[in-house]
Amino acid sequence: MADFSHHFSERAKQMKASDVRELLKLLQMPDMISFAGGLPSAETFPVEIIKDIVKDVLEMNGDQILQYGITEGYAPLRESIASRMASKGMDVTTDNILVVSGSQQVIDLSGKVFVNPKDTIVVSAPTYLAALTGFNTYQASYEAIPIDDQNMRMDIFEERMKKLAGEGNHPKLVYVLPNFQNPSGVTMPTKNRKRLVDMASEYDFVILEDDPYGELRYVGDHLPALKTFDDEGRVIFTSTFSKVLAPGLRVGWAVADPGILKKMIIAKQSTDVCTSVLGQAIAHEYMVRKHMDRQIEHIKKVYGEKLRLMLDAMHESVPDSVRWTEPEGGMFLWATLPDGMQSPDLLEKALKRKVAFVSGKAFFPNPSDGFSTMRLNFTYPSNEKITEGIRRLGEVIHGELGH
Ligand code: PMP
Ligand code: G9A
Repeated sequence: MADFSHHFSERAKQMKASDVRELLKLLQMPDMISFAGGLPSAETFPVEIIKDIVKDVLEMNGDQILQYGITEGYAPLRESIASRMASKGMDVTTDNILVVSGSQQVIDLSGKVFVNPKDTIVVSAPTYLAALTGFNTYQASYEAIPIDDQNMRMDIFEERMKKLAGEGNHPKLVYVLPNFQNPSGVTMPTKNRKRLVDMASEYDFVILEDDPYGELRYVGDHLPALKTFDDEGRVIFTSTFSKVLAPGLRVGWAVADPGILKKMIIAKQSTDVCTSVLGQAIAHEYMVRKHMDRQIEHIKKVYGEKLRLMLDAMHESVPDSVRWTEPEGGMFLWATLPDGMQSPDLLEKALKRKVAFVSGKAFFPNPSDGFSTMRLNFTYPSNEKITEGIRRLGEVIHGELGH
């Protein structure tokens, strides 16, 4: 086989496969218990309802739905998203909405539209792995701000922004996940959200607010999106139907200033022309038929139970020297191992016991960070597998500690 690697672009040379996507291959193994991928539970997919909707939308409107759509998105869906976002306190019209092929695309379009090679993007450390792989494509460099149980450390953020400004470096993009962050599960308090939006104005940057999990709150009250504090159009908010309906639809959206969206729309034209109109029509009809809020309530029950089960199993089976977050929502728990224990080694041993997780190192922009951390997804495995998988993981950790 010929080797074409010398032909690859500098951009392609920087690309690295996502650890999560690689681990997904393990799901093919029938006896594997996977806490790895951020997958919804397939039991929650409303298959019968979607079957009816597909039949109905094709009968009502097949000519339009099987045709190319406009890049901005299927007009009725943009309207239903705009009114849903307005109900969450955002000041929006349909002109602020771009429908995308999953919110991952908003990350990519933001990179395409804002990032020149070597531009600094501010991210929390850890942060969403596929945002790093996405921004790497645009040859970004990173300013990594540590997190605590209140998400990104605002004191360190402010310090670093001052320092960077002093060095003549003015980052234009700050990427945050305020609700139940992937990977750690931690949430940013309201006062930090307001402060971040104020700072965007002071320092002239744009915020990419990635919120796939905001609706999945199992404990406590919803907090306002950064976008609701945004008077200057500096926040690009993105969310998705992937976690509340079905990721196979590949439909998400951005809420942003029309000037920013205009560039993103042009960028999207060369990416995929438009998002699947069939997928958009399904999502729209699902909302019109008022299934969405019921489905969210249902999912919250199922996942809230899974989270409690995982936390109980952790308390029961995992040694006290391991620490972990207790998220109020989302899909992930984040654990920190005792001194000297490395999650890539632990993963190797856990896989032999047929348990998978993601080593935390995948979520840090600096490749030498995160070795003592791990991410555990609690939404995909069945309740029985959660308890059994954590029991096995506990045994592996006890074994490492020589217990
Ligand atoms: N952002 C975050 C934080 C995610 O966890 C995910 C999915 N795991 C996405 C974006 C992408 O989701 P989708 O493209 O399916 O909307
Ligand atoms: O399967 C994917 O790529 C989506 C899940 C992301 C994650 O595990 O963080």
